[in-house]
Amino acid sequence: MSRLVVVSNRVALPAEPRAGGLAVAMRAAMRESEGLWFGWSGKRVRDASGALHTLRDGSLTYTTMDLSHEDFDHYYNGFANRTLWPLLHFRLDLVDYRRDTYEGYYRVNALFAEKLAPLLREDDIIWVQDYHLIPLGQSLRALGVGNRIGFFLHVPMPSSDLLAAMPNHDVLFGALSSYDLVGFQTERDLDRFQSYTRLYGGGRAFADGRMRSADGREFRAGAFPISIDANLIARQAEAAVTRASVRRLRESLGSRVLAIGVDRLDYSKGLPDRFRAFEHFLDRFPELHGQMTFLQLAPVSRSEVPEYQALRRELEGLAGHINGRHAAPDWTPVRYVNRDFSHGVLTGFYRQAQLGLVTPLRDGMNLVAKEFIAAQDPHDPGVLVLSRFAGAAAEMHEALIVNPYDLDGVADAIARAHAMPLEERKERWRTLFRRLQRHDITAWRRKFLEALTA
Ligand code: ADQ
Repeated sequence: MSRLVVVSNRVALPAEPRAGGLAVAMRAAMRESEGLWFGWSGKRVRDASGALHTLRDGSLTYTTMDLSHEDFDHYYNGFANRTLWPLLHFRLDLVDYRRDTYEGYYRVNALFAEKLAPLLREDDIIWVQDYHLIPLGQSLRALGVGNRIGFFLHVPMPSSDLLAAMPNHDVLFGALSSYDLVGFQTERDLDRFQSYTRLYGGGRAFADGRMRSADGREFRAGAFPISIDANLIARQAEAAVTRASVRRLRESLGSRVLAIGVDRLDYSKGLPDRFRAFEHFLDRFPELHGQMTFLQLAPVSRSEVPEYQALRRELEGLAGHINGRHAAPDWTPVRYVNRDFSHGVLTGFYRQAQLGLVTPLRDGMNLVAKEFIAAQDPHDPGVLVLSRFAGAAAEMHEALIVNPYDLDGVADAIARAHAMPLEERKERWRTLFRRLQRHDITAWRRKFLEALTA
């Protein structure tokens, strides 16, 4: 059996305490035969980029690479997170395009290729992850790598006219044709990529998933919605009820209903709009005051990027404003927490909640929506309020689907979820959970790798 080589910006080393579902899935895939996981070491060094570190764990090898401060700033803080991230989340207003960070991004991708190529064996299958590494396939091909290479985009693919606003968009997105298979989260993302290729890339898309680039390279593209280990999360959540932090949360609520939001502190997640929608809910349903607590967990992310610092200030202001207007001596409507929790504890928090608020303005998939469902108590499940702009909405019709820009609509959904009879909650939850069991993270990676090796 061929070895699987996974390449991603960050590598979850075996001892990492907070390795998420994706890390677990990747490890399982690499263990099925033999595996190599290659990526940035997490270290920024004063001297030149490129020093490698290797760690072995059974049949799995982890090789990571240091980056210089300048390379990291250009590639990660710069082009990946200030140009591509907003662009791919439909936020042209936040796109900051600079030639030096664009060049730094290419330089680091070329370095990834240069360091990875000598480690490759002839029959390795290579799987590149996400928007940090779009041109990596092309850089590997330039070094003569003829292996099967797949690429998966975890974030959305926006409409062609948005993509076309970025200088050099044709160079960057045209580079996707160097892969044998390009995977997207949903059919809509795939569709938008196909129309981009037709309208701006000079290429063609055929009905069977085959595509042809302007220079005649044949490749394939498909939709592979990512998922979670639904059964594992269900077990974790059930076991978590006895954990001290979960018990303390339950006791602190008294008889109140809990609404929960869990997101990286990121403008794509629509947190200010969610806070405002919750305020609309409080304004419009005064009879429910004191009956619901909204807990938002939002660990700080990308704190070196100015847009993220501004968002943090905005949310602190909003939480203070809502609580100032509505709190009572014995009730704080919004609890806003910037901390990370272990996954086990998090699943226990989900299970305590009668409402899950997942209202991103754009999201490739959104695994929190899926985790919330998997963590529910089958005898008394909570209700998911889900943005139609999360990739997950394409598979989760039984959630209460909302438009996150429509604050009154979200407020209505919160009230509806609060009042939903047990039978209806159970019915919706059962269908959602069964679907998650069928389309879990193992099914996701198998489907992608089968398509790549077919
Ligand atoms: P993210 O934007 O990070 O992922 P998401 O899919 O919701 O978004 O995954 C977040 C993960 O972090 C979840 O597993 C969640 O449990 C965890 N998490 C969040 N807050 C936490 C906290 N306070 N403590 C501990 N864990 C926390 C990107 C894309 C998504 C896509 C995924 C996977 O932006 O659209 O779904 O990749 O492809």
